[in-house]
Amino acid sequence: MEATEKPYEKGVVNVATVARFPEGFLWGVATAAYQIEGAWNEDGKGISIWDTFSHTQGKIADGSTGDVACDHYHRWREDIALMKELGVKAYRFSIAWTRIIPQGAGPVNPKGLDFYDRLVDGLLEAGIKPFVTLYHWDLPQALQDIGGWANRDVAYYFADYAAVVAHRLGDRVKHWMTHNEPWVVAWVGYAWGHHAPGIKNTKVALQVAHHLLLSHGLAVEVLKDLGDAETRVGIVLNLSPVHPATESDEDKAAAHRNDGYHNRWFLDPIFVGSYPADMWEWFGQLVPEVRPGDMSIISRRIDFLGVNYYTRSVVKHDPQGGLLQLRGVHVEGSEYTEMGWEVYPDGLYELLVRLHRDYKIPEIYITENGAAFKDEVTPDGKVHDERRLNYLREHFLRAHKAIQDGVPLKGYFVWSLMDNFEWAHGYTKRFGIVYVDYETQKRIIKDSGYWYQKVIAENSVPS
Ligand code: JSK
Repeated sequence: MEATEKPYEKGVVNVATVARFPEGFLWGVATAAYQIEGAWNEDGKGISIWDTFSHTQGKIADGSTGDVACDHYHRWREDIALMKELGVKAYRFSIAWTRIIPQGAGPVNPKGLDFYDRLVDGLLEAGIKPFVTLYHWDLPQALQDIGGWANRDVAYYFADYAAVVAHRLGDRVKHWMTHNEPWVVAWVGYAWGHHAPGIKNTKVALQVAHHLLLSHGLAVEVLKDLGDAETRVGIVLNLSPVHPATESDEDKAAAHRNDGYHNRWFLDPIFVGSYPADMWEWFGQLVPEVRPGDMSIISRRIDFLGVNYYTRSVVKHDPQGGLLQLRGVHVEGSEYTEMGWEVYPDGLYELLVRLHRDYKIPEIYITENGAAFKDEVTPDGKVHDERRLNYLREHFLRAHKAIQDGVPLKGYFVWSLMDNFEWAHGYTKRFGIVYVDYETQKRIIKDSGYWYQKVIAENSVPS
């Protein structure tokens, strides 16, 4: 076409540009077992650390538990139908270790395997690809009783559990994620104690992070060995670009430290085979015990990285700011979600391009992205969640831009399919594109859900 021809001026094409995604781009939704399933003590399930934690007075903001949650354990057929209506191509969910091996190690519970077997068959029947996370924070309590992830043996028990699941589902499940957000498990669970198991010990947290990484590597071996040519194995990290509050050298160094303990502490071992030297030095006596051979297990080649992106961090040097000597700052004029997280779509583009540039990552999926806002059902029976819709659109557009710039992004899972138990916040934060009335367990597709349905059907985002 000649440069002078402007077909849009003749009404030949729409003036509005449309971000079209590659053929076969995998649009999906994500959940996790403890956040939706309920049925906490049914069909032989063992007790997990989140059962214990949520049953402990004062740990969860609204005093709630995951005992019932979205009752997905009984309503999974309805939830698959919901996903089919939305038109999603893939569903990321997690398996509760305690349903499969109630005591963490030892006897297998056949009813637990049966549940996920039926779920997987139901998904495939609906034309939805299952993406399975093996560990989404619900460690068997019996393993916590021997120290939890602070105990190196637990890494080996995790690999055994992975083998049991892969043996039963591996003929139909081709996409596996070992861990979800090991940074949150280690720091929020073992250093700050806001999450289960509620431990506050930084040295233990760093040893936990190492054992999580080790268990990842061990499970990768198991999953690849038991898999076939189609089997793809990865891990999910929560990553955030970190920006200095000012251009001062001190703030820039603080930003680099935050990036070091949050992003590089996990990316480098997995993709480079070593911990970042600057952070190793910074942590001093707190560094974990690493045995010979560990780093090559951890850095065994994986097929994809799952990226959970919600926000960026903006930080300032602060001598009173604990171990890392920094603190986060509020950005004047920015929009914040109900989680107190800044809405910053450009960070997704920045992150994806950086991952592609700095690490040799064959394929990337956004395994979580979404936002908590105050939702209400209006008298028309609908949920007009315009802010969530805008949040998703802006982030989809940055993902599209990253693809155009060569990032091998293969799919995008919205967090979450439906409102659910948001950990220490209980049911007070709603992330769903489907509203859940917890009194009646009625599901209502929000405006953002109907909009996503259209995006998926057209494989493009109207800008
Ligand atoms: C959302 C991050 C997995 C899926 C979603 C939680 C998270 C978090 C939650 C940090 C955090 C707590 C709290 C303590 C105190 C500050 C889930 N992703 N999600 N992603 N990340 N203390 N400072 N020193 O529900 O299950 O920390 O912060």
